[in-house]
Amino acid sequence: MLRLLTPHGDSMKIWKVFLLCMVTSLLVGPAVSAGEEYIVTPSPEASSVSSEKEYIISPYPEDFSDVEVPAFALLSTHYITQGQTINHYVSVGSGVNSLEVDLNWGDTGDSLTLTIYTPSGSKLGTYRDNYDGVNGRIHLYIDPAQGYVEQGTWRFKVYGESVSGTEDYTFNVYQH
Ligand SMILES: [Ca+2]
Repeated sequence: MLRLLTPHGDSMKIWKVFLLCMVTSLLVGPAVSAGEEYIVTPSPEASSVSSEKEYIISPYPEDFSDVEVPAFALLSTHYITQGQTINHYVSVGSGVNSLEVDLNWGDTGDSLTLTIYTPSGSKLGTYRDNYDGVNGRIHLYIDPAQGYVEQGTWRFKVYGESVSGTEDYTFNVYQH
């Protein structure tokens, strides 16, 4: 009886293992194909990412002295209200080592935000007043991880996150 039961027990084990394998393959099967889809999907993004530059953004050092060329200067003051978005487009040429961006509205009671889009569409930010040590102002420095600042049209999006009435501001971008 024992000799008969033992092989029977083994065959049950084999069946259990077989069934486990079947279940596992059924469970793993779709997961593997999903994984393959996941690998396939980002490849166009990955190819565009490889052409995009990385930037080191830092609060602009107030004591920083360098030769600066105004890339963009608003002589007139701009006005923004609650929930309003104003885009500033700045054309950057070749051989620019870094950009200095200065959004200055002065009134600490209001909150403006700054979001930056590179010519290839990468988003930098969003930055708020508390980003740097200066109140009512977002003053930052964009430094490519390597090489020059990407040529083309940069978009600087100013947003009236919390504005009572109308807030005036100046916006400048300097090339270094
Ligand atoms: Ca600030």
